[in-house]
Amino acid sequence: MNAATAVTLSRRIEDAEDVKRLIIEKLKYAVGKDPEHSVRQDWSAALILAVRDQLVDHWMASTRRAYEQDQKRVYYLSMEFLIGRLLKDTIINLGLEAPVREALTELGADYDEILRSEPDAALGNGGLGRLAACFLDSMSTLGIPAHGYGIRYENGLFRQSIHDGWQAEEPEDWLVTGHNWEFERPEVIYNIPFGGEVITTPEGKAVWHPAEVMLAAAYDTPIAGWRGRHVNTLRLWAGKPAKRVDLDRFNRGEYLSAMEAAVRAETVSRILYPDDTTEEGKNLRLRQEFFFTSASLQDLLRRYLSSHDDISKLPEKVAIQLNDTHPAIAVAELMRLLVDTHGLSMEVAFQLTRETLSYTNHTLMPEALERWSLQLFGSVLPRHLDIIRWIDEQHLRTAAAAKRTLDLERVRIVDHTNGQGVRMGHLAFVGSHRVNGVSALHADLMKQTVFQDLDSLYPSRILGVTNGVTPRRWLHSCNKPLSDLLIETIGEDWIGDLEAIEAVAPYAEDAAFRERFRAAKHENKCRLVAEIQSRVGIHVSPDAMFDVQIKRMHEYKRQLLNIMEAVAQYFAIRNDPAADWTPRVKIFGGKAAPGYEMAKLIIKLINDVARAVNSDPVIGDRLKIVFLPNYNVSTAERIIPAADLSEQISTAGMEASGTGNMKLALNGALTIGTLDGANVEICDRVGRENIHIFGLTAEDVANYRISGYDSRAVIDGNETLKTVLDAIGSGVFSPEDPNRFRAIVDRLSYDDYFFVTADFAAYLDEQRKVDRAFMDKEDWTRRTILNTARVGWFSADRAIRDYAREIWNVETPSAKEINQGGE
Ligand code: 26V
Repeated sequence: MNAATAVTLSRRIEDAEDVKRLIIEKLKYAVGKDPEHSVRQDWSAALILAVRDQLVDHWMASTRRAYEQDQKRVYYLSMEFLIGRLLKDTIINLGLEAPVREALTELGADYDEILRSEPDAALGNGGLGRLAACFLDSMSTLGIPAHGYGIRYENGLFRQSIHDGWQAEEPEDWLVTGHNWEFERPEVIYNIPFGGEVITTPEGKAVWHPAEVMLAAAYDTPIAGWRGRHVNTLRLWAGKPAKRVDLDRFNRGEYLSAMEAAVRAETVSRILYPDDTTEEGKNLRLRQEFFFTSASLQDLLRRYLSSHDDISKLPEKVAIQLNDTHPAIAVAELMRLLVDTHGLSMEVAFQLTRETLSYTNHTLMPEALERWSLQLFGSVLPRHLDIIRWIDEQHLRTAAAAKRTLDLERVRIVDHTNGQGVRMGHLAFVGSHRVNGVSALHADLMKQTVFQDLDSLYPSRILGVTNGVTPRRWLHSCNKPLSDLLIETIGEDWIGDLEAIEAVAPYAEDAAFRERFRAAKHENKCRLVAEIQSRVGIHVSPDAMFDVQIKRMHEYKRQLLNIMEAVAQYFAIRNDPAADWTPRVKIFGGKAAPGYEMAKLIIKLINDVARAVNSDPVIGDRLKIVFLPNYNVSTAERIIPAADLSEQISTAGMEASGTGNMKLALNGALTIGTLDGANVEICDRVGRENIHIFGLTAEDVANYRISGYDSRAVIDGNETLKTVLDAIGSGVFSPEDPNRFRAIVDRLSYDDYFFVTADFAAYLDEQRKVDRAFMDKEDWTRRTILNTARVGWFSADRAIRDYAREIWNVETPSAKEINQGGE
């Protein structure tokens, strides 16, 4: 062993020659291909393997440092990591873009084509999963020793295609072509028990006899931050059977049932849940959550105990962040491991658990706050149900002792009222020392709504940590024209310290700079024009305003409001084509959960309206509507740099934060939005005059929910709204099926839960202001520059510093230290 570690191995890249040599070596000896006969996929594999090698030394050094200095470690537990492609960002982080490009050109391969051939790892649904990926980048950048823990889904989020305007779903098997970034760790394997019963011994000790045990197997992906100095690990778990075949059954000739347990074990990491609405998947979902949480906790305890012998010091060396309620079972599982395996008392175990765990909430929507029926929970995790009941008892005692009058039923973790079930949000809250919302407004609303009682019992446990995005991916890598301009103008400190981007603000007053800022935007728009042409066959002009709404399809996000405005505008243009219209391209992208009929119908409506508008010769370039299929991280990277206008129009109080809003503003788009989520803070920072705010506030919405809201009266009082809804409802856009959109119009007329009709007039007014503002090119550019300059605070690095300081108690280097280098 020692002799082996003494051998010096170096694969470091200094120039293009090194890259060439390494790629050819990988092609031959790892991929097994002769360069002459290699196809794009082989080149891609060889390049990834060569780049991955560059990470390994830093990766090992990072691990060694954490051990030697006995640093506190952070574990980020998340059901979702929406990492997208890794190749380009890793190359850029390592500063290797120039030599790699040169080497590939000399080898006769196309660098950009190779980048595009990497599968987009969609191990997440949307904002929550992408946030986890941005946080991994930032934790590496800040040199925090951290692990991301999640599930290695064989099928990530479904692939969306559009047929005749309708969404169709196909499975996404991103692993089929091999995931060249990962290292399989066959030796890192844990038992995951399920079911069975708990028997109390005569000594009073509870012993769990599970009905079934499966295995969790580790796969590691190295994650480099800016400049690649520190490398962390994303460890994803795959389900494996404890034994491949049941030999007894096999020998009896029962071949299929001999494989049954194996299939069940592998199913646990087969597929990412695309929504929170399916009932039949509940059992599998609960198993997934326990599976990855248990494996992760066993793994981190093993790591801790490999260099510490006092388990009671765990919270000093370990911080575990629960990304939403999905890993909330960690509260009971950590207790179980501490008590059943490590022999601690319940009291001590609970204290350690609480000091170690913290919980981030990402939505106030009650349906997303998980709750398991007692029957299901008890049958899958009987020991955990006992532990949760014990925690609940302690917690109720605290509640009973509190001076306030509380409805005890409402604060219980185990709900005994008619619904009966385990409230996972409550469990996560009670078992954590800190609970955070993801924007200032969201944290306030948590205190006023779903967690009101718990907040009064445990005051100052709730805090807000406003989300952020990584400037590496979401500006430097995805928007080269703008990044180059910024570097030339203010240097490159902003890449590792986004708040330094503020230095570009004074240039908003410089006409020559504005010209160049516009030119960068124009270049990005031209690239998107070509993509739109080639993917959906629609020709759009790069001189039109690119108005972008990209996010999951959901009624609360109100894509419907946006398309209704398009209909109103369509009619207005038809009525007076000669007027001075501001040309616009409305671009939509987003997936609807397969079982979410209303969201799918809205996609169809967007496409039906697009068909009518885009083919109407009277309209021409004044209005075009584009729905880009299969929105994912990679398409976001191409759309965002090209956007002029960012649609952030959720019903106030419903979007916890939003992160697309930050990416778009950073790339020089102006926002049209409600005072919801992080829009509120974006408005504070860019200035009220540099954002287009409209509509009801969260308070207005809350008041309407109490007093009642009459959408019929609003519709009757607004001629434009009436015309739009009549047209949609009577089949103007669906002559082949005139009743197609009846359900949408009925919903708005009788039960407009998301206040689309209430905000319609204000939205149209604000859109017309946007039109006028866009016509004044110089002033528009000035405002977009101020957006880019003033949103530096929304960096994921800043968010991670907040977590490190307020929640994890972990030190981070100053921005200056990051930019000056050093370890
Ligand atoms: C819940 C469930 C329940 C079971 C099935 C799968 C599933 C998937 C997602 C969810 C809840 C997702 C909550 C979420 O994504 N929240 C978003 O988090 C972003 C990051 O904090 C934030 O910017 C968005 O505003 C918020 O909607």
